[in-house]
Amino acid sequence: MLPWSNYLRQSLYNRLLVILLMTIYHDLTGETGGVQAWTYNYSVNQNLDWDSARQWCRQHYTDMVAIQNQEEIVYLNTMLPRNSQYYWIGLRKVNEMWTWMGTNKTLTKEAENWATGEPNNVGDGQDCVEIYIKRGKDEAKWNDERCTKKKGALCYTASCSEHCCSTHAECLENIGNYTCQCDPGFKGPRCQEAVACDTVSDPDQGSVNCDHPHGLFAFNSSCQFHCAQGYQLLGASQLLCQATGFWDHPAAQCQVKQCSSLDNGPHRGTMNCSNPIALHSYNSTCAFSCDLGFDLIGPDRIQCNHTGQWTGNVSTCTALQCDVLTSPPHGSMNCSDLHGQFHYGSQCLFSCEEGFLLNGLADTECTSLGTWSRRAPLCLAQQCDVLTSPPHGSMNCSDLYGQFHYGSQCLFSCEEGFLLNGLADTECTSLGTWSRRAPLCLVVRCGPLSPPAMGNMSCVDPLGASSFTSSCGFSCEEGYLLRGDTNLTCLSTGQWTNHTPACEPLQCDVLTSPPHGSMNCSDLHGQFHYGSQCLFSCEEGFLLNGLADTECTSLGTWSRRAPLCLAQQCDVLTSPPHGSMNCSDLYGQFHYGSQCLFSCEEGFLLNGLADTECTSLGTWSRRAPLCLVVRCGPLSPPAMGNMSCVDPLGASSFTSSCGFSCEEGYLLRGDTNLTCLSTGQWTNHTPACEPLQCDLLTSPPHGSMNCSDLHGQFHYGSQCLFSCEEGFLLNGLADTECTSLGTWSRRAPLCLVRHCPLLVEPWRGWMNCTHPHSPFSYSSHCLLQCNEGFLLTGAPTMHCNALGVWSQDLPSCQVVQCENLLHRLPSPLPTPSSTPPPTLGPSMNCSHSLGEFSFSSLCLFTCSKGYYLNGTEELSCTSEGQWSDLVPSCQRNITSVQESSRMLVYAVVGAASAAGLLLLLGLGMVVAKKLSKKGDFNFANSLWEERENPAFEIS
Ligand SMILES: *[C@@H]1O[C@H](CO)[C@@H](O)[C@H](O)[C@H]1NC(C)=O
Ligand SMILES: *[C@@H]1O[C@H](CO)[C@@H](O)[C@H](O)[C@H]1NC(C)=O
Ligand SMILES: *[C@@H]1O[C@H](CO)[C@@H](O)[C@H](O)[C@H]1NC(C)=O
Ligand SMILES: CC(=O)N[C@H]1CO[C@H](CO)[C@@H](O)[C@@H]1O
Repeated sequence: MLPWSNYLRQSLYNRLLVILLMTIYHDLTGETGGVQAWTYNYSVNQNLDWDSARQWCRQHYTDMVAIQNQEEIVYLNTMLPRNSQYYWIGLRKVNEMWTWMGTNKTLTKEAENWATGEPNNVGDGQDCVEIYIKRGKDEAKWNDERCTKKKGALCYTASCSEHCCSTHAECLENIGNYTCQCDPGFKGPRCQEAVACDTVSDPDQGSVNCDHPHGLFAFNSSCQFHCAQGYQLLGASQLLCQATGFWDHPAAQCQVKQCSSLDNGPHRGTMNCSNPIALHSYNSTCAFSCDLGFDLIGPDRIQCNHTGQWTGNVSTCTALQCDVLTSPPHGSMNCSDLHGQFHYGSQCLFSCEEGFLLNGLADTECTSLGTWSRRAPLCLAQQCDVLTSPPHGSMNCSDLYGQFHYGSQCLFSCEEGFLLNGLADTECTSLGTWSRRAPLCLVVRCGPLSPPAMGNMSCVDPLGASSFTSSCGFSCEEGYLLRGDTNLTCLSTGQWTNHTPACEPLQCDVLTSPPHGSMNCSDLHGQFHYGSQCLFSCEEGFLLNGLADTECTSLGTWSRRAPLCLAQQCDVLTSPPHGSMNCSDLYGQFHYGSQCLFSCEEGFLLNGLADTECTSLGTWSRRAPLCLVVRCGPLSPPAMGNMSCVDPLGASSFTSSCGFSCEEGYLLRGDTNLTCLSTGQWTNHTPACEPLQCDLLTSPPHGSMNCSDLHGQFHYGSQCLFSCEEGFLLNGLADTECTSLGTWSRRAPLCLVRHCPLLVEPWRGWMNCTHPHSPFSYSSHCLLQCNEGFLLTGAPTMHCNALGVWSQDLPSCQVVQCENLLHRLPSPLPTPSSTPPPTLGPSMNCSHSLGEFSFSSLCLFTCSKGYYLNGTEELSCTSEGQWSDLVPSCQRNITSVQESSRMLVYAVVGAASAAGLLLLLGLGMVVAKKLSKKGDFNFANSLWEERENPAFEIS
């Protein structure tokens, strides 16, 4: 049963619109009953929001209108009354998609019917759609609106129901009624009847099997065809009854299966076929047979089986085959074939090579039974007569095809000493005969022999006179020698072993002339034969060592040996003492022709000529010389000296050596040892003895020297005396002597200047010295002066004399003294109990840097109270020893007696303390002086330098 929504969809394709009823809402009661049909309904005077409108439609009708085609739109716009709020339709936005609420289908692009500018989608719930009915503009077009707005409800009512049509149809809504639209293959008002096809029956040799879902051979019936074995379907195997009332294919038939056609039977055979159904089809059989002499290859019959295939191929007929034949050995075969080599009908002809014969008939044939008519023949070699070896010989045969058959070759040979009387070989020819007769062996013969002159012969002949193995012996008469073999034999070569021998007279050895001699022979029977005589002689300087002649005897030997020629011999020579000898020999040592040369060792001389020679008389040409020692001249000892010699070979001779020495104080001038050389010269002159010499001496500076010489200046024995100038002193002993060792007994002294005591600049003065020799020594001169305010005590110059003493003591500088002011000062104290005097001596306060009232002393004068100072207040002692001014005096004032008396008391106390201080300073100076005398006190650093008191002056 299709849902109501499907009716709605179907209506959209329906172009027919019929308006049956328009019901005005407000009074619904008389509406129902009769056939339901598609009708539109709408609310009048009651506008509802969209949800209420839909609920109202679903409650009273089917649903809210879903407008999908133009005719409906036009119809609605025409038929509906105008509502100022217009009408809701069943279109709403769900999940942002415009959806037909009745079918849950989204709005398709083609079905859109929006007014211009719509939908504007302004939000705030404009999710529902109204249709402008009779608006004047955009009539029957859609607009999206808020769903809460109240508008007219536009509904519809469906006409189709479950029972309107059969199951093979669709119910189509019209406006006001419905129609049943039949599915294909069905007909009738409710589409309940199926369309029918023709009936189908079984084919010949087959069957059909059908299925009928909607009735016998009606719409959708199907039929299946089958064929019997050996048959096949012609056409579609299955048929289907279509909605048109026709089968989709024509009915099938069964056709017998066909095998391939067999045109010809086998070659050389016949084929016989039976075809119960059709030619060469299922169940057809074909039988085969062959001609005589041929064999069937393959089955004798084949059948076409139910798959349309022959059970085998057409068989063939082949000729029967005989055994394979080959050419016989040494023969050939020639065959002619009718039906193939060695098959039925073949004929073969045999023939043999030269020298061979067939052993049967030459031809044979392959019969219809597949066998040869006769066996193939063989080729046998021709045979010659049997041969045997000849006497004293042998035979060697080589056979090709059997002994003594065609091709056999026989070679004959004879024993040693026998020869064949013909050719050595023969051969069995192709005709079965030997090429030549077999030969014989005949004995070898040598030539006849005859005995030699003066000799005899005797022979033995086993195989005939002078034949192989015959032997003959020979001999000579007395006095003759058999020259050759004593026995000859006849060899197998036909030759005697040698020539016939001869008998010859005896011969002696061949003689030759001896070295350095000659020979002269006389012959009777030839040179050096029996009866020959030979005579020998020698050259000058040589002698025969035996008898001069010899003779060849009847025994063939010489009567005596031939003599030799020996050279004359001189006496044996030996090398002289201290010499050597070198000899060259021509014919032996010390023999005729030998020459000897003599030579001497170093330091020796020959006392004659150096060479001698052995003459032809056997004597030396001169006597051998001697070697005499070389001598140097005699030597004598030098003056004041001695000589001692060693002479191994004689006085003053070669290798003599002499030593020399001198007496004390003398020096050997020359070699201490002389040797006599091989040249006869001493190695040097005789040496001399000279007095020893000391080093050269010179006068010392500022001194003089005086020497006395015994053997020459500064030589052994010389004595020298030294002295110095005035003001200088020798620094050692004054004399020295040249000793026997050539050295001075002591070193020469020097002259040293005399020194005066060292001078120190005087206190408060200075010194200027000149030193010609060395500081403060002989002839040094010093000038002394004092500082300002000081006076020199003594002469201002000092001179160092030749004795090393200064011309005076060192003077000193004394400070310049002024007058002692104490003696000049009036009494300072007023006399008691008297009136103050008008004048009064001032009180004095002095400072003495160099001495009491001496140069640089300063005195200050003050007056007691009631007095004033008349004169200079301050006096100083000048460098001239004068006070700078007169001593002042104090004049009385009228006032202030007490003041002045108090001042006086201060002055007395001040003077007493000044005197005590001076006493202390004087003690300090005494200590300083004592230290300075020890030499390590430095006045320059003295604290008291500026406080010196003349009372402590250094003397
Ligand atoms: C349409 O969809 C809604 C929700 O998705 C559902 O409740 C309703 O039954 C559906 N209607 C039809 C006719 O399928
Ligand atoms: C074919 O041959 C078989 C056996 O010979 C036989 O049984 C069968 O009936 C035959 N079929 C037809 C169609 O003749
Ligand atoms: C028919 O013959 C063919 C050829 O001999 C053979 O291959 C086939 O199996 C046969 N079919 C039957 C059913 O005997
Ligand atoms: C009222 C009306 O015309 N009803 C018809 C609807 O359609 C069916 C079949 O088409 C008819 O049989 C009714 O007469």
